[in-house]
Parts: sequence; C-alpha cells; structure tokens
Amino acid sequence: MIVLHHCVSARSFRPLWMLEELGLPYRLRVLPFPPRVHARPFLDDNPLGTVPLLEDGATRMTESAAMCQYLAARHGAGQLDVAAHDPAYGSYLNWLYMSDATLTFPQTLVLRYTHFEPQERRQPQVAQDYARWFLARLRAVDAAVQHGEFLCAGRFTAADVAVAYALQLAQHLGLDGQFPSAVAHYWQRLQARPAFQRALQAQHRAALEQGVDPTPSPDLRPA
Ligand SMILES: N[C@@H](CCC(=O)N[C@@H](CS)C(=O)NCC(=O)O)C(=O)O
Repeated sequence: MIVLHHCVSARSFRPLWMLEELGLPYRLRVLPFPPRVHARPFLDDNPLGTVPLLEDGATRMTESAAMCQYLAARHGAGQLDVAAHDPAYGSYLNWLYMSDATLTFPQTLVLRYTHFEPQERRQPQVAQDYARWFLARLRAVDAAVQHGEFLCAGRFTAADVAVAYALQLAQHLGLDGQFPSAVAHYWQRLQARPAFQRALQAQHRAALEQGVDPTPSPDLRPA
C-alpha cells in the first residue's frame, strides 16, 4: 500500500491527484503545517520535515514532481506517462522539472515574505519581485496551451499535474487574476477533472478524520 504524507493543499497535492487519476489504493496521512513545528516525530520519517513524503515498499521519495513521474512510470500502465522513445519525452521531462524549480519556487518566497515570516521580517519588495518573476515564467505555459489542451504529447500527462500545482498555489496567493487567458482556461479545465475534485475531497475528509485543521496550508497565517 502506498503511503502519502501530506499537508492540505501543499505540494503533496501533486502525488495525491496522481493517485486519484490512476485509481491506485493508498493511505493518506495528513500532517499539520508545517510538520517540523507541529508534528516533530515526522522528522524521523523525513529529516527535511517537508511534505510530500511518499512510501512505496522500500521506495521513499521527497520530491513531488519526481513522484508524479514515478507513479506514472511505475504504476500508470502508460496512462499519464510519456515513454523515452516518444518524441514528446524531452518536453515532458522539461515540464516536470520546470513545475517546481521554475514555477513553484518563486511563489514560496512570496508566501514566506508576505505571510509566514513574523511582521518585522516581512519583505514586501522580495514578495513583489518574485510574484512578477513567477508571472513572467508563466509565459512558457501560456505559449504551450494557446493551441493545445494540455502541455505536451497531445494528451493529459503527469506533467499537467505537476504544473497545475503551481497554478493552484498562485490561486491561494491571489495571483490567478493575472493569469493570461489561455492559462486561466487551462487551469479551469484541470480543476474540472473528476480526479482533481476527488483529491480535494480526500484531503478534506482525511484531515477531519485525523484531527488536522483542513485549511489549505498556503492560507494558514502563523499567530
Ligand atoms: N521540492 C520539494 C519541496 C517540498 C516542500 O518544501 N514542501 C513544503 C510544503 S509545499 C513544506 O513541507 N514546507 C514545510 C517546511 O519547509 O518546513 C517538492 O516539490 O516536493
């Protein structure tokens, strides 16, 4: 049984949505955010204290985009994967890696320096600069979805799941109003997928059952 350690609407939403898309059995362990403060024993499972942590037998992974690639390749029966011999393979990998390194990363600075740091350590200029940086990087997504429904291979793949989390986070940060219209439509199409909706419901239900605040992690504000 795959075990996914998760915080509500954190990057671990990527593998959660993948598990729902692929219809795989899994156990969802919801942790309060951030686990390194509110769930100290989790540091024994993942010394980084970050989510996601995915356990699949002896396999343990801590990078969300890599998990999307792994689940598609190992458990997807070709469904959400792009094979190495496919002409779209390079593009597929590029989107997977871009999803976190280029699209989510700048937003974490926005979140941190607007909301998570104590008042005296907040940096509005840093937040503004990295919000602009993220929106500029969205040009790549915009160009890709101007003429196609999905990012690569002419179909929905794990790369769409990985990139979508950057759009989801941007929505929590209130940046979605600045999405170019093709990106806004792409984001709407993704949210309409039944597996996306099931993943939202699964995290809410599991949080309540496990006594964790179901507020999305990016919306939490330290006291
Ligand atoms: N590159 C990693 C980043 C993991 C990460 O930083 N996760 C955040 C949640 S989105 C986290 O757990 N933060 C808590 C902390 O840094 O203590 C990935 O894509 O999975």
